[in-house]
Amino acid sequence: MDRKWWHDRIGYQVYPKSFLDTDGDGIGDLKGIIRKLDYLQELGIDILWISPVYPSPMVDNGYDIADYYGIDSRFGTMEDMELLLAEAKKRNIHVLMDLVVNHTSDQHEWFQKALADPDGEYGQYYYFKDGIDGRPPTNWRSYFGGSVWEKVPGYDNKFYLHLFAKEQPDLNWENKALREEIYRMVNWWLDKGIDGFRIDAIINIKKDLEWESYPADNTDGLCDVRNMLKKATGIGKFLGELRDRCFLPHGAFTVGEVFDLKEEELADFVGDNGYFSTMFAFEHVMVHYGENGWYDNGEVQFVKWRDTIFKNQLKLQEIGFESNIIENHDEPRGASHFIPEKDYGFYSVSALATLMILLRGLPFLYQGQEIGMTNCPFSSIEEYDDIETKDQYALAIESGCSEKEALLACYRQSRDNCRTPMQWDASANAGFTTGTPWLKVNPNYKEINVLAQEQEYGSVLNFYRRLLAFRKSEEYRELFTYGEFAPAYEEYDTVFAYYRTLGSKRVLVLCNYCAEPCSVKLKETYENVVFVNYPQVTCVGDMLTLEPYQVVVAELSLA
Ligand code: ISL
Repeated sequence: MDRKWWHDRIGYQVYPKSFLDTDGDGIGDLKGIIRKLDYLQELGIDILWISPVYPSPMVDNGYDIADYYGIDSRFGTMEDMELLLAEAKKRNIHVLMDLVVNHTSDQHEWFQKALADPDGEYGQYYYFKDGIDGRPPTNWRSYFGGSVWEKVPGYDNKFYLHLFAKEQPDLNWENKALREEIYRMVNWWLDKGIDGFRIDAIINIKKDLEWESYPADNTDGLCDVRNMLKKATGIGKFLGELRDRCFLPHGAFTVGEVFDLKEEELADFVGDNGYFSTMFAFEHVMVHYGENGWYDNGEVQFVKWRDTIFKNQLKLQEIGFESNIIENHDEPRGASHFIPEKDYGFYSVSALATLMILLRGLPFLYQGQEIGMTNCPFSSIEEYDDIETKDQYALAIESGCSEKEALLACYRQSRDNCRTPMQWDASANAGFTTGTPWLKVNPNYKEINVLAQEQEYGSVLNFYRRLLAFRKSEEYRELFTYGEFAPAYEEYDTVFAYYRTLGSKRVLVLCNYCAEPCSVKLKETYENVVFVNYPQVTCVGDMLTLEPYQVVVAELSLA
């Protein structure tokens, strides 16, 4: 496997709207990110992914882009962006923009021109199709609920395609002219000095052009749009072009948001000459999914979760580098999702962090994860902002859930859990804004905030700083980057353990991931305990006694 500069780096995602507001309008901004670059550097961050800051009507919080070449005035100006790039460079932080090219906003100039003349040049930038006697061409359900087809205003039997919200029409990648526009834009940003992209919802760009309906899978008469995506072949032509025309010539770093990839395609995506540098591992955030949406999701089962991570690690290590997350802007908070509420605290949060950060692949943190931010209680559906949450709430109610049950599903699963403002200190609005925050601040900000944790040696924040420094230390950097991954102690059903081995160096990462103590009979002798979350490790002979959520990283003797 070729060595690349980014293999041993650590990423961090900023959701700008909720990070830091410097002008009092209740919305975070680019100046806020600039102000916190030192904080990120001190934390140990090398790569900064910024969720979309382009002009947008914000139907989907910026994932509906109206102009690829601008900065939304809510976030600042292009000069702010240039300053951010320069300041990040000074601190050796590489900046990634979000590349959202499956769809645009319906307010994008291309779509406005397309609506005015669906049969003209810009109509070919999107998918316009005739319906069947006024009904949509197929029965596919969009990710945010309802049909993927929206009637074109002024026509009786013409529709346009949107896999997400109706305000997010899908771009037609089959059209060479559209692809050229995209490559021009991507190169424009790379020429400006960004280091690469996080690539949004990319698997959706290739459609099956048979336009077939499938058996309905719910009472709405619709079927999951993934039925169609599964049948689509040939995405490699588009992604190979994007790589060769844009990413390779610039030496760009790219991380794909890729769902539902066929196993045999992994190497094409993230192998040595893959379309992307890396992609996110998502399998473990979905282990509790039910058939019918959030109300139907179960609890995360520890063994299933652990084994899913193991399986993925083993699958990838011969091929490339995945990027590992605990949470992102589309997920609930990891500290609430992967830890039972009654067990939340320093030990459980630090254990989860250690297990995920020392895996093979690039760790990507999400803002607030480093202080153990949690899911946020919202008292009514009106308090939520997220489009998907509103859809899932309605679905729960339609399916017979009470209001309380539907809200509970949102509390567990809503994307707004991760989008509440970053908790900087204990002052009003958690120090996020002097104005009115665009989304509720989590009421626990007085206990959970950056300032308080900076002042306390034993805080989650200081633990994260030590953990990232440990991963990047001269002694262990190579091992945690290139070391082989192997599961360990799988026969214990509360233990999460694995080996990382490079040449003659091996460490064991071992954690008792539950609220009861547990004893583990060690199978090997260790030389040194090199990283811990408890002050003391109790080992008598070969019996290691672990406290609740105790994690031990030990260097082993390889005789
Ligand atoms: O494809 C999926 C599941 O198989 C979806 O989860 C989808 O890929 C995912 O929701 C895409 O998310 C991204 O694009 C959305 C946006 O709302 C999210 O915030 C973004 O991360 C539309 O742009």
